Amino acid sequence: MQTRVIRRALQVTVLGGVFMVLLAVNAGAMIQGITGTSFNLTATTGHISTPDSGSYLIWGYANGAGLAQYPGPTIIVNEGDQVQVKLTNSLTVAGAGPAPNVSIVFPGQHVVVSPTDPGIPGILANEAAPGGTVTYQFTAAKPGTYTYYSGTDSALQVEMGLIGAMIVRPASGANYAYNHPDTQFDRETLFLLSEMDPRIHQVVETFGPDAVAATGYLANYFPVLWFINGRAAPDTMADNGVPWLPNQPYNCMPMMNPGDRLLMRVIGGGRDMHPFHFHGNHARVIARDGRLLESTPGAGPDLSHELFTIQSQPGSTVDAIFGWTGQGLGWDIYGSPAEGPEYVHECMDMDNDDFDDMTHEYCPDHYKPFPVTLPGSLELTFGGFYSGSPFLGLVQSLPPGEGGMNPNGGYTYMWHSHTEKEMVNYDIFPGGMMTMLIIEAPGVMIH
Ligand SMILES: [Cu+2]
Repeated sequence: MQTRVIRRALQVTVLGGVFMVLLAVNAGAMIQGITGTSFNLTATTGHISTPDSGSYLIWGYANGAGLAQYPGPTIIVNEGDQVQVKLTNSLTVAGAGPAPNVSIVFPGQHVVVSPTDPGIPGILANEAAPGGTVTYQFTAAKPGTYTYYSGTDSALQVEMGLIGAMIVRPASGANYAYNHPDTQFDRETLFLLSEMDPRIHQVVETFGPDAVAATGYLANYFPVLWFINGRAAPDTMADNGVPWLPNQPYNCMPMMNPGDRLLMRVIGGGRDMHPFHFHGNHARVIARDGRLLESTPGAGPDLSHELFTIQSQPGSTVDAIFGWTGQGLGWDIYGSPAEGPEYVHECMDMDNDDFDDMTHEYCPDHYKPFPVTLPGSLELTFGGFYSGSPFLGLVQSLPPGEGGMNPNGGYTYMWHSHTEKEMVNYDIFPGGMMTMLIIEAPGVMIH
C-alpha cells in the first residue's frame, strides 16, 4: 500500500511540476541562526553531551540570556548591514583564580569597538572583563561564510567552545551565496567542524582554567571527540533544537531532492585540519574565506573546482555547491516498466538538456533496468536506512524489525571526516564527525 501511495505522489508531482518550482526555496531549507543587525552575546558556561554518554563543561556564546551554545549562535546578516555585537562576560570558574576575560574576533571584517563600550584592550581584540561588556561594530561589507571566535587565550577558549559561524547574505538575495547567478542555491547546510580533548574540560571543570597549563594538555593535544555543528554522530542527524541537546541546538543532516543545488558552508572550527568527505557526487568549491573564486570582479566562480573531499583548515571557510540527479548510474533510479506497471511515465525533456524538466530525472537512463538481481530478502543483511527497494522513493516490504529509518525510500549517503579515526565517539565506532545526506524522491517534501 505504501508503495502505491509514494508512486502516486511521484506521478502527481510530474504533472504538477509548476507547483514544485514555486516551492523551490522554503524556510526550512535555510541555515538556522539569529538575524537582525544588533546582537547580544553572552559568554557563559554549560555542558554538552556526547552519544557515548559523556557530559563536558563548555564555555559558549549564548544568545542574550539564553544557554551557552556549542557552537555559538549563527549570526546571519545582510550585505551592507551596520552590525553591532555586544559581548557580556558571565563566565564563572572553579578554583582560586578569577574568571578570564573573553572577546570575539571576526575574521574578514573591519571591526571597531563602540566608543561608549570599548572593553579592555587585548592582544587580538578588545575584551570583556568578568562581569563586564565590550561592543564590536563593523559593516558586513562582503557576502559569504565567516566564523567568529574568542581572540583571548584562543588555544584554551576555542577548545572550551567559544566559536561560532556568521553568514552575510548578498544583495542578490537569500538564496544566493554571493552576488552572481552561478552561486544560486536551493538549500544550505552548515558544517562547522571541531574536536575536543576531554581532559582539558575536566581539568577546567574541577580545578579551573589556571590549572590547565601545568598539565601540558594544550601542547600534547589528544582529541577523542569530533563534532559537526557541535554534535557528534548520530546526534548530528537529530532535528534542530531537540530538548535533549539544549546546548547543541544545530543539527547537520543535509536533505535534498534530485536537481537541487545544496550549498555547503564548511568551517574549520577547531585546531585540527579535517578532510570532510562526501559520497554521492563531487561538489564544486566556489569560495574560500568569504571570497568568490573568480579571476576578475564580477566574473563569477570561474576558478571553482570539483572535489570529493574538502580540506577544511582551522579558522578557514569553504563554500561548495553539491548536486545530485543519478546521472551516470546507467539504470533508471525510478524503476523500469518491468518493476511495476504503475510507474509508466515519460521523461519530459522539453529544453533538451538530458534531464526531465520537473523531476530532474536523467532521461538517457530512463527505463534502463536495474543491472543486478538482488538476492531474496532472507539472504540479505539490512541497514536501518534500506527501504526494501533499490529505487528512489519506493518502500517495499522488509522482514520484521528491519529498516524503518528511511520512511520515504530516499537514498542515503554517509558524509564524514576522511580522517577515519574521527568517526568515533571516544573510541566507539561509528560516531563523531559523520552524518548522512538524504536524497528524497521528487515530490517528497523536505521540512
Ligand atoms: Cu566514506
